[in-house]
Amino acid sequence: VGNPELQRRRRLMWLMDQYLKNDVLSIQKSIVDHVEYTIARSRFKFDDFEAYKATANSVRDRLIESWNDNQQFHRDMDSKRVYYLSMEFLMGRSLLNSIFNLGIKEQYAQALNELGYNLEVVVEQERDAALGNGGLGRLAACFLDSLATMNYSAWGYGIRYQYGLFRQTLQDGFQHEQPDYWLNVGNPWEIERVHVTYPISFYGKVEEKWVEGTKTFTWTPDEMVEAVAYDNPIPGYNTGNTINLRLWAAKPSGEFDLQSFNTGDYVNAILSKQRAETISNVLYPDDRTYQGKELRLKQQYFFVSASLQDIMRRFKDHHSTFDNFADKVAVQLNDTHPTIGVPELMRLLVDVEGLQWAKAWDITTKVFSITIHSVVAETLEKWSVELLQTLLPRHLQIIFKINAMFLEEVKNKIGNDYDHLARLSIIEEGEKKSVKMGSLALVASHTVNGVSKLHSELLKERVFKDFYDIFPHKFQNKTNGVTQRRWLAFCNPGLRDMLTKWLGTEAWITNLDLLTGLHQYASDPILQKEWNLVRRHNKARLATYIEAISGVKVSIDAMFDVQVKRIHQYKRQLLNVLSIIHRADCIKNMSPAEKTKVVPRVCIIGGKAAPGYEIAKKIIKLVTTVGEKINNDKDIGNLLKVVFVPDYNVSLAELIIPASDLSQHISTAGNEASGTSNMKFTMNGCLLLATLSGSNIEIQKEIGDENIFVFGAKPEEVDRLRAERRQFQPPQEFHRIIGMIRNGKFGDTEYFQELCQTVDGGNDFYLLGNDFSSYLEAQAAVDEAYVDRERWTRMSIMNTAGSGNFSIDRTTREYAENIWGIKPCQPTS
Ligand code: AZC
Repeated sequence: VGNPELQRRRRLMWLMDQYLKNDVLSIQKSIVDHVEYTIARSRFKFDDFEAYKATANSVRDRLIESWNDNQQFHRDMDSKRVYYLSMEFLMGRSLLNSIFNLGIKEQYAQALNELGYNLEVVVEQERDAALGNGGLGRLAACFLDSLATMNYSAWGYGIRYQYGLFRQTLQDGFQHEQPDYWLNVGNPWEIERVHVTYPISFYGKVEEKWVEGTKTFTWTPDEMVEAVAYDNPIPGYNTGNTINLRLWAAKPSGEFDLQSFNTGDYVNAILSKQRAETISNVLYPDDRTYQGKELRLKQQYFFVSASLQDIMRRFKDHHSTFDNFADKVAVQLNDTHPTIGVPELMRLLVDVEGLQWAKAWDITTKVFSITIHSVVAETLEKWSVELLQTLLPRHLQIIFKINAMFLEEVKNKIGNDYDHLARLSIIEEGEKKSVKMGSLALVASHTVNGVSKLHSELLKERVFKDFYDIFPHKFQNKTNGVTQRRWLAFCNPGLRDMLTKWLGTEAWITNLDLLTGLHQYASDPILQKEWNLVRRHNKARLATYIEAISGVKVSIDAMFDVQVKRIHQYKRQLLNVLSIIHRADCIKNMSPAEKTKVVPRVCIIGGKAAPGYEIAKKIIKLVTTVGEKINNDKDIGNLLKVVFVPDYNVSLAELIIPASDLSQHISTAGNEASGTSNMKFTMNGCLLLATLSGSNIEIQKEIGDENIFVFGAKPEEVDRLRAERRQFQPPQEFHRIIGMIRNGKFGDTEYFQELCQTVDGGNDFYLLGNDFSSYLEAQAAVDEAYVDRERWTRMSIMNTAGSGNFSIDRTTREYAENIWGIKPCQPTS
């Protein structure tokens, strides 16, 4: 009483209590409010899209509320936080996920219903946020969901691309790329922070000066842009913990080059500044091939520098020295892409904050850790020294110094073995010198991890062998996981209800190990019946979609056999197509009596090819051509259908995965770092046809050998088989099928030649010829299992029951405990 500050606070508390309630009426009011005042439409007349926008805005209000509370809480606690730096976050849609996580889905459904709208229709209006290519970007998105759900203090940092991953259309069976200008329709999930900006510099010169006995470096850049923050609140499931994904957009810098405006060429001066925005414009669609393009390096430096400046600013709000920076800050590098952050943190600490090199290096090496997502060293980025010298001259100096000190240190361990030292060096010598970003990251990181057991072993034995020999303590494994919220509970509501009913609890949504409780019912005829009903319902939804997009009618009694992922030679979509051709050919040669024994299949293939990846594009064309031929063959009829689903993305995955009977994860043994869709399929009761690659091996272990179809070479055989491939004679069928393609059975004779050559004896790097027989045998085993409905259903249940280990929550906990050193932390009230 009488204290004005207290009165003000009370007033604010009371005001907040008046709205944002989550009963149906309050939600309706808030939706209608947004229709009128945000969308500026009449509440008597708004369409489904406007309904989506208003609904999204009303959900966003609720997210902001918990976001604010949460940020305040962690500020007060000053808890250690992990910052997840990633060039890609493949988020997909947000509406359904948010209302599920906030626990207000039913209210929203009813609220919309009473207003005359259908939630299911409304959620379909949302465009996917496709700020990623595939596995690496989707993993980042799963982490955010899990970090929020498990009450960790965490932020994601990335780039707010205006063009997400291209949209794929098919014209005459060929892939075409359409720009994904997703922000055109507005993005209600982000909050623009016009005042959270940082200057980002490029080019220019570095001056060295002696100041009071120490050498100082002043970088005078030639170009400067501004990074502007856009915050995307990420709600946890069933918790008030809403974390932040901060994405940076490039804007022309406000202050820089005021001088140049004195040139008389005012209009051109503005236009050239405007080009700054291009930095954050477009996501690179080549997943895992690097062309060393300047713009890509600019993007990397742009988002990493902004993020580190932001992290340091936040730290400085609470601390006057950097002594305990590493006790408060953990930075995870998602692959080598953000590695320029290492010299950038050094620059900020030494040049800007005035720390001694040794002190700064000590901090840096305690802050960073890195996850590697690929199996071969060739995919790790390298940047030419020349480009770095031009674009980031100060960083190049810092990299050289880091390298010199590092090589000095290892010399003490390994002596003057120059070959060995050259392999360890961060700088690759040669005609064109370059900086090996993987090596730089490894030298600076306290921990490096692979994404499955086998992959982490391969990192130690091959990719980073030289580093492993000197830093064995840095190496860990963290097998990937996926969020069971989006990938089971929300995308498969039928299964969700059934699991909850049979397990007697919903707790599996945050503790997936509870699914083992299903084991005991795997043969229970009642569960089996319900199980198949749910699966048929999901298949019917997918069948409707397939007919709508392709005109192909598919029967839900047929086995839905699915391979959806980026198109890559190592993933061997071609092997799948070859066996489809083989199957069609066998069916055509059967007597009517034999045909009655065939298990009808619908083969569904989907995925994008990088625009410049010709072989991958030819594979797509082959799938569509083969499909066209088979689908119209009267001799084959409903026994085999082949569908290429265009524009595979997160939302389509949510439709396809719950409807799949069989899914294929058939990369050459050891060639897939982990794979994560395999986990999603398993969780949803889909059986896997798999090679001994990445996490397939761990899945097999969890669900049991009898519940998965494994084939092909063993990882330890691959090197030898590759070496001997010139002498290898693939089976007769293999030659025959390749011959059919070569000889024009599917038209486009010329076009497919190069594709056929990739599997010619000496060329067959991915060993399609070697694995073909064993693949066909596995396919036969699949057919045999499918006709035994009781057995198949039991296998399906055992897949779901055994998938607990592949929850991202397990992965997150392992990172938190063994790498980041952070603890869950939540307000008690
Ligand atoms: C992928 C791996 O290919 C995949 O096996 C893994 O599951 C996934 O990362 C998540 O760890 N890699 C990528 O998507 N991209 C790159 C550049 O490796």
